[in-house]
Amino acid sequence: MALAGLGGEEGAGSLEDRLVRLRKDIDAELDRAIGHGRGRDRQLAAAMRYAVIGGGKRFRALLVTAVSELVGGSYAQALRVGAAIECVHAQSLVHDDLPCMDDDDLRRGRPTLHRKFDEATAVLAGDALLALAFELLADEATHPSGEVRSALVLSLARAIGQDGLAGGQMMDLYPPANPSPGAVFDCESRKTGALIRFAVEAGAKLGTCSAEEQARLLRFAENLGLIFQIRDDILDRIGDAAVVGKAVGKDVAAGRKTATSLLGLDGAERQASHLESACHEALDPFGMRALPLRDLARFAVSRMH
Ligand code: GRG
Repeated sequence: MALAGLGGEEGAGSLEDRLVRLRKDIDAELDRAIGHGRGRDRQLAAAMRYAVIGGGKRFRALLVTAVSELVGGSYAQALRVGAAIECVHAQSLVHDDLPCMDDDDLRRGRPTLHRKFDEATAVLAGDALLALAFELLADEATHPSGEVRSALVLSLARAIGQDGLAGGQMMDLYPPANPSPGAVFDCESRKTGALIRFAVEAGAKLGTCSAEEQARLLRFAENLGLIFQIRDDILDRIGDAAVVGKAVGKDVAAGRKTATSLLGLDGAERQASHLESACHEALDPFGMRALPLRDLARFAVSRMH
């Protein structure tokens, strides 16, 4: 699925063009990383490929390459970090779809992994993808500096643990009886925001930027992560399953508190647009160099899938 309906400039630098290139490159990187080693379990490798290759918007991978480019990092290195992020993201979707979690049959317009294979394979493919993410980051090919590599590993570990995806998912599955708006946004910030923040942080580590620029990029990431999840909540209410590629209407059916139930549909849209302005403001000093990031913020706020 392409990032259809994007703003931004047409031509070599348009987001759509960047995505076409990235999609091909990231799939090749992931295919190489999963490998075809003899003696390995074929079903596990096939399930890993099913989960992570050829689908998804590649929003996080595009984000890391765009930030890396902004700070003068190498595309090849950013691609490896992007592949690592896509492995973690795919793992989180595979596990989220399991019957013991969100129990879904459709993902990215196809049967979920446990439907296509089985539950044990889905758990293990997720585990192996998570391990592969760290292997990608820790490998010398990702960055010659051991310090940078260990910083990447540390920040990914923090992004997915108790203060990140796993903690956010737990809050989502076992919310308090009457969650406050703060609790709902805290959950969303961990569940979705943490990996988006990691993408930006990691991209910034691949090049050079001042402390002030780094702080601005982090502010951009914070707002972008919230926009992304708010739009996810909005799509659960107004989206078309055929376009979104997964079941919709699940939050209301489960009585889950989300941005739309707290703020209403219009309120959630207003909030997303307010956060988009904050994204643009954070990028101001970067001038034209930040156009790809601005395009991603515009996309996040209006995406239909
Ligand atoms: C990673 C240790 C570890 C645990 C995972 C299962 C789990 C714990 C977390 C699930 C979190 C989750 C499902 C968050 C939703 C994030 C989200 C908005 C996903 C949709 O992202 P898109 O729209 O999907 O970028 P595509 O398919 O386009 O890649």
